[in-house]
Amino acid sequence: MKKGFVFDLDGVITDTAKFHYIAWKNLGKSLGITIDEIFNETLKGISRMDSLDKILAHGHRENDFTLDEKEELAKKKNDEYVKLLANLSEEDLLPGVHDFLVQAKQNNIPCAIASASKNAPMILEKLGVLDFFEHIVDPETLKKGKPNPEIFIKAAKSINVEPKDSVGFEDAQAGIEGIKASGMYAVGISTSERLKGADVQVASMEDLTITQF
Ligand code: B16
Ligand code: MG
Repeated sequence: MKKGFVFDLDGVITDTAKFHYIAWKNLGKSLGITIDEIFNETLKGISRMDSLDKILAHGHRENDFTLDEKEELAKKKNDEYVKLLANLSEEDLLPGVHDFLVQAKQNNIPCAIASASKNAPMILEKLGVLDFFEHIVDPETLKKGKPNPEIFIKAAKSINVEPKDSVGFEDAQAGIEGIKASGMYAVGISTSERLKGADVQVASMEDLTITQF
């Protein structure tokens, strides 16, 4: 059996993409940039600043702001996003997640979070699952975001397992690429797209049991 589990957050543990979408859409509107749900898909797993850069490029406004102004725009988006998360609770865990974490705990398999989100600790606390994770990689410490494997390698190290002995769970193509490049077994979780390179793909964590790894 594998010795460690590494989870993405948004799209795997809970689905906050709809809140990211509302906040980015409103920020875009204030800048005269329209984004739709299809464009929003391309922001999944991408860091806050890289998402802003993509949105500005989408609206041909990539050269219109200084770094300080961009920091301010990213903060404005995050303030709205955090407000939208106010009522997040255990009910917002995606199907099968709680059961899987309980199984991992019962079998002494350590779990870590490899999420691009700087809000991960707060979100996990609201979801009531913070204590299931031995470590949350701080995205501020990364040189490169997904699809670079750095975040997954750091996550495995934090729970003292080799990537080859770990399983990574992801809902985004960039994440699957990072997991595979780190040497882990990759589980893709998505109903909306085929995740290329995943060792197995399921619709939700409900379709998984830890004994299969
Ligand atoms: P924050 P994941 C990612 O989370 C989201 O998918 C992505 O849309 C978001 O921009 C990114 O976190 C950063 O989030 O603004 O909260 O720091 O899928 O890597 O768990
Ligand atoms: Mg994700």
